[in-house]
Amino acid sequence: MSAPKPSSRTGSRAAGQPTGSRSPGKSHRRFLLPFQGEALSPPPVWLMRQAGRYLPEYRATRDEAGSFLDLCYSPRHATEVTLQPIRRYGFDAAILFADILVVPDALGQKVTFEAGEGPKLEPIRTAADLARLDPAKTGGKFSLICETVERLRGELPDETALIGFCGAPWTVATYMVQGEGSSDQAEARLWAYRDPQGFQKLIDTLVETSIDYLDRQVKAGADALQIFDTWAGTLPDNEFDKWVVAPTKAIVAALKERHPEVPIIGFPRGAGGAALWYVDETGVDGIGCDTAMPPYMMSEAFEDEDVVVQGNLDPLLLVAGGDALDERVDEILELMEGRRFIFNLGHGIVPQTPPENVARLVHRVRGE
Ligand code: 1CP
Repeated sequence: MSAPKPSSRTGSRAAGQPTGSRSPGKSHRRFLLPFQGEALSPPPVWLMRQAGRYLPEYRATRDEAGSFLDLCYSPRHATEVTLQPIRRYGFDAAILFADILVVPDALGQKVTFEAGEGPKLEPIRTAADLARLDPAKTGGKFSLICETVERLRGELPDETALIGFCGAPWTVATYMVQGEGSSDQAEARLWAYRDPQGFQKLIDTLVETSIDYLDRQVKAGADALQIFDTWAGTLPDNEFDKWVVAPTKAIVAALKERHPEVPIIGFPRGAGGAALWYVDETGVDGIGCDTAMPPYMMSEAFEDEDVVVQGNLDPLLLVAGGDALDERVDEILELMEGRRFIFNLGHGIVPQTPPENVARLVHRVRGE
């Protein structure tokens, strides 16, 4: 058994070699500089789910587009909602507006988003269900998403970086197998225990499809990529190795071969100490830290791993606002001073967030 070694510092990349050292010149996009070895003060800032229901203009565009998936597949509307938070707050990076569940939808699984209920999928539980997924079918839907990326690169301010993304195979599989969001991801975990070879086929399909999807996003103009592994934290160590680390490593390796200059951020939410192992093994250039990540890991342990750290304000502080928000922002900035750091939340913005608190956060981070 290859158990995670949280204290391991002997990964494939030696500490002290900035991941961006092979880049020819310094980027004019601040967001990219930490990946080129620079510790910026103030750090670049963007927020997960910065486009979303907390913004009235998002709700208006979403109503106009029709269903949530119609919004994702409409280049005009998806470009508009991606730009909305950039216009309001001038974040250092925009994130392509789409969803991690676009991948199962493009593979031919039935996916719907019921208002106020979250996603529903026709669950995949058997080899026959698996056989119906068709990677050859994804081209049309991925083209629509990539048209959004192209439009964005044309419309974003030149100094704003554009982040492309996908869900990590494990997290996407949990939705595909469960048929909806769940707190314990039981159906996927049980399938993986009872029939590891069968489950591996699903993961392999997702690895190959995600490589193709991310490759296409980079060719369309994405400057950086993030891999969202929201449910990485529910797996015991050996399962974490098989279903989180190995698939992510395969995706990173394939993208690095094609686009060595494009930084990749991993977000293994809930991984705790195993995030060190994840960084070591997968070769990601950046690590997204969730709200519960211990401060010493953010400020010290990851420095030895030579990785850019991103995170980790509690999204509920953006709801609370006031002194509590200011104090925690200051604490994080102080902790990460002198480090290659990108300010973000520990998870996505929640719908009840007052937009003015987001402005307050950005000003506070920038010392304005
Ligand atoms: O308008 C609405 O009602 C839809 C709400 C919404 C939004 C704004 C969903 C449904 N997805 C999104 C956009 C989205 N999702 C982005 C766009 C870019 C941005 O950050 O601004 C991204 C990157 C995602 C990624 C995503 N989708 C994740 C990973 C990150 C995370 O939040 O943990 C996950 C798990 C999803 C699935 C999903 N999509 C939507 C919902 C409500 C959920 C969660 C379902 C659940 O498990 O309860």
